[in-house]
Amino acid sequence: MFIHCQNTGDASGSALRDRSHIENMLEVATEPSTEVSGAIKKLLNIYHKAIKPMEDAFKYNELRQHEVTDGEITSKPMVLFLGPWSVGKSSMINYLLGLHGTSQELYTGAEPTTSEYTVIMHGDKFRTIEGIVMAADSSRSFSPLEKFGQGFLERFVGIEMSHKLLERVTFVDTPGIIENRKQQERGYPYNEVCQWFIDRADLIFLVFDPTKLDVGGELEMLFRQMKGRESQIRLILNKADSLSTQDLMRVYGALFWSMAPLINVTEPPRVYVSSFWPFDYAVDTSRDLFMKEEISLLEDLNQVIENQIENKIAFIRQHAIRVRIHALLVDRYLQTYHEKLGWFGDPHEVFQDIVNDPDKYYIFKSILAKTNVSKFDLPDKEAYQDFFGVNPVSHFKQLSQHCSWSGGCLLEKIERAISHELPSLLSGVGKNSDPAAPAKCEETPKNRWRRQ
Ligand SMILES: Nc1nc2c(ncn2[C@@H]2O[C@H](COP(=O)(O)OP(=O)(O)OP(=O)(O)O)[C@@H](O)[C@H]2O)c(=O)[nH]1
Ligand SMILES: [Mg+2]
Repeated sequence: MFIHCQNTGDASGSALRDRSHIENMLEVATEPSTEVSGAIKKLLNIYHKAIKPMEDAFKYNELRQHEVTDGEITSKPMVLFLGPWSVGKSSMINYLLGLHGTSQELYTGAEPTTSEYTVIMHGDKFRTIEGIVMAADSSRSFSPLEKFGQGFLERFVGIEMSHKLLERVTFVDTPGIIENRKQQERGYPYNEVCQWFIDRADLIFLVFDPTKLDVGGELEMLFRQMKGRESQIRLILNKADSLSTQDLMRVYGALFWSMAPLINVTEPPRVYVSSFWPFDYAVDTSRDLFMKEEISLLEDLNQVIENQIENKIAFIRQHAIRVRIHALLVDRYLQTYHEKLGWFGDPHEVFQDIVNDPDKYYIFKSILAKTNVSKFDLPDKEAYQDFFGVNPVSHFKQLSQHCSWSGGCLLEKIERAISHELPSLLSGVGKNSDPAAPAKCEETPKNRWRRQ
């Protein structure tokens, strides 16, 4: 069951740090503009006209279970806190929201503490909402989580509170990774749930404690799941004042070393080195650096709030790309089936042969050649064995048959959305903003928008 209560932390005797820079950041975060709401409307329209019909026709949701709801398209930017247990994820949220010492403070402690996925969002007054209620409410963006079952919903909770920052952004705290724990013990598909949140997060704070940097199997898995989301990731070397500068440099290097094969992009993720809790930094540590790092992180957070519509468009475009690949694959299975049917005779046997050994018929290779997609981004053939086990071949029509006089072809529509409509919506978004407005971030986060 969900618990949250006051906790004085390890440094209950220490002085608290000044928070005025956080308050100043909140002043900068302006109200959402009409431009943003207009763009969201257009995005909804593109999704319903060009992407959803393809999802429905090729039962995409049954393959990846990655459907998109209107609630997700219209929701606030989401900041996800991930990492091993006891690295200070919940403390960081308490710190950013100024909850320390209040009755709304998230529970923190030296043992593994957070056991629920906790969504902290804006509401008129403080209240907690059971996962089952959050998932049942289709106006919220969390209704698709229902599919992870009762075991997950019992480990899912919402907290609403009135807070200026939460008017613009939603935080998600997660249970810390405990290496060597068997996944079954969690009672829900941990990796799939993580993937759901990773796919949707506008910013992912991957938090580490430099005094116990231990990259094991579960964390490696998490790194792999971040593929394609690299520009959303920020690494946090938290509790940095508990090490000497020299040790900190060593840990910094070690972190990149262990991550290098897993996050494979030209631009390394930004690392923030600081101590994200309310207490004064330990004496004889790099206080100036820690404070500057904290301010950079706040500016980064602010930038994400400002860029929320760009991230939404990028998310929907990435989704559209996956839906298109799925449709092309199913179409290829069907085409091969019709070609081979004459030779053998028994339709079931013919199709089973293709599904069991698609490589023999170059199914995946032909899509790779056609779509300019990385082979790591293709779903695997086992997924299609399950998919066609539930959805017989007779349930599908070939792509060429999904055309109508009035509406055109589904494939053309989704391709137009991917290569024209979504990019032009994106380039239209920033255009009306005030060019004279001062840049709020000295270090503009790059990679926000990468072509696939
Ligand atoms: N020295 C130091 N300790 C910290 C800092 N942030 C958090 N702590 C302490 O680290 C412990 C763990 O903090 P939590 O916030 O509960 O960590 P968590 O990552 O949420 O842990 P789980 O919920 O178990 O995954 C607590 O005792 C905190 O008081 C920090 O910046 N410096
Ligand atoms: Mg926690």
